[in-house]
Amino acid sequence: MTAKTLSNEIEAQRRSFYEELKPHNLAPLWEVLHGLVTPEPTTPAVPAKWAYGPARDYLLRAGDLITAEEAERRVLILENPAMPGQSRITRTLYAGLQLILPGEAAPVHRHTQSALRFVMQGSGAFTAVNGERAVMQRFDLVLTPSLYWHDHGNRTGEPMIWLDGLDIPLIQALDASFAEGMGSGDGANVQAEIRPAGDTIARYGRNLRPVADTTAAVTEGPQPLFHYPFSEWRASLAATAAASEPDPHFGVRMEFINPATAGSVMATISAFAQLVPQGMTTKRVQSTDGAIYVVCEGAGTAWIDDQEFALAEDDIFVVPAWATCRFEASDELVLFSFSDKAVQEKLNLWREARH
Ligand code: GTQ
Repeated sequence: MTAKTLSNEIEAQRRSFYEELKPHNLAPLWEVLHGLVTPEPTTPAVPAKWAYGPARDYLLRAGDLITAEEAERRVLILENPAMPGQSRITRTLYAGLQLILPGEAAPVHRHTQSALRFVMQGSGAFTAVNGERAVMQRFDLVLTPSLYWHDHGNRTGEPMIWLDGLDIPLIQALDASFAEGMGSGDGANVQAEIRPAGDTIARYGRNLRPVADTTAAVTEGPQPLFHYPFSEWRASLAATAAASEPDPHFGVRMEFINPATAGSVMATISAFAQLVPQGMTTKRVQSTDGAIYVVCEGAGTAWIDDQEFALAEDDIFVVPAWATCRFEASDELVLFSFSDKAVQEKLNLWREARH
């Protein structure tokens, strides 16, 4: 018997052994081990970009077909091209574009999933969070942390569109979804307003907080602040850029924080603002948190692994986990991004490589 027939025979025996195992819900680790425990992160997600204009046009068409109330949330999901049908843009994160037309309301509900909204278009519609409205302007960041009640309404004359970012796939992996008020159809569309718009920014958004156990200390959970206006974060980014040398890997990169902890904005999601000065090319960075970016201002190029993406205002793009990424700014780039860094840090998993 040749070595070749011997190995064929052994291989055949192994295959038939594996078949025999199947009905017993047993499987051989050695056939899959190297795909499970990899020397470096691997991800099914691929880099991708959505130009805003065409996505917005499809979303407006959805507006002719279904009301916000019927849909509960009228959203077109941004699906990673390598994971169609999975409602995810990275392995752990979901992103979608939500439309609220003039006069519409998206009913009040709450869920264990954490959510952020980043306004792409429109001015003056609101997201109400725990009884207070955040009146939204372009590029404002609005949070609805886990289990905070929220609804959306538009009493302006213009369509309002924002990017939703949620940890839906992460919560799904943990099988930890709870939700209330979903599709209740009881007409409870809008929360009673218990504090005027802007109230929590005054209390928690200006480097002050009410002293604990005093009447002004409104404690509604682990994150008191839920509205980060563009006017404020843009000014902070500009002043910081004017006062510091750009970092070779990032330009100027700042993180939105929970003022109660100085930690990430939510338990599972981190959010960032970044400015790459005109003419700068950043050095390559890899990190374990796959991220979703919005180009708020400027133009340039992103190189993500081996792919090149031309960047223009309002583009949305995804950088998968551990992809190498660098930017070139032909015009000063202002970027917003969010990722699952927050949860990775809690698990002592987050890593970065600066090349
Ligand atoms: O606005 O509450 O895009 O619950 C997906 C799920 C938005 C929301 C989404 C949601 C919401």
